[in-house]
Amino acid sequence: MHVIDSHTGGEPTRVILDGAPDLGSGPLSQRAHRLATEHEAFYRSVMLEPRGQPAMVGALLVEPVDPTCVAGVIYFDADAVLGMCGHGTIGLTVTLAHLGRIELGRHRIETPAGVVTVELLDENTVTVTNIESRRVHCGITLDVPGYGAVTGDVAYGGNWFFIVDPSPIPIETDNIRQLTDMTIAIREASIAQGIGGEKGEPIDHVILQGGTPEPDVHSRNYVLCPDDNYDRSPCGTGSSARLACLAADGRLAPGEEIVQQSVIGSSYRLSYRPGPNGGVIPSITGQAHVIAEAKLIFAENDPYKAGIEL
Ligand code: PYC
Repeated sequence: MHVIDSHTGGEPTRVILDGAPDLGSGPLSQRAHRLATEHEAFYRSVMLEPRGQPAMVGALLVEPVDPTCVAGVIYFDADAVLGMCGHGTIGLTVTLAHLGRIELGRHRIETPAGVVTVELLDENTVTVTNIESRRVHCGITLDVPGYGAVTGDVAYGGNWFFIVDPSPIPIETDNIRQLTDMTIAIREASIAQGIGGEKGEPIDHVILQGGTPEPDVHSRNYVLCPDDNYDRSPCGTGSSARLACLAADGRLAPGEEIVQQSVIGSSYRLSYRPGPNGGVIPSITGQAHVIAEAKLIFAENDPYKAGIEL
């Protein structure tokens, strides 16, 4: 299996070029469902240590259904198949350029959540125009064991987010363990208390949103992913969900650009335009760097062929 690894603001993406199971030629949402339900061992073995690393997101390249798209992609981490992934799309775009498959300029990429547009601005810099994102619940209060009442919004940006703004814990690297514990408790409380998307879709990511003393930076976030790791980047789908909340609250005008930092200090430039269905069409600009080209080996006599499962 040939892979190319990159990172987007510190968050790793592994693009899988070959050697993956055949998922058929149906709609990408159907192929993503097959990956999730029939090939869990495959995607976990690629993401888990010792082959993978914490926080890594896989990007399985597939044939797009829409012929105007340069690629189809299904994203996943060690614990879930994702609808969309913003940092992964920036990493994938830079990887496609590294492979000589695309040039500078605009391209369309098909994901299970819909078609997104990318603009490769230079070797490392990409603007992703995401699918329409929206807030579906405002000011929901959860009873979070160990933390009490926690109020936040539920929003969609290609994945489902519970967003707490402002965070009760400062968004600092020294607090990563506390931030992780609290966001896991929030996600578990949201599931236990039946809080999710419009059709009951479970919350898969939690965001704690905080301030920053840096004058040019709008805010800083901590984002919990399904594998209980935190996003080293500011999270593209999370930033999209956040833009939907800012727009719904009248806190950010269409076209106005803000800088969003991750907990480690990497940043995206964000803006939006109004979407056709009452949400927002987010625009996310960030940078990715290719860091490895590798052939993964799955030897039958390797005791950790399936990855380290604890
Ligand atoms: O950037 O959308 C994102 C993302 C999702 C999970 C990790 N990163």
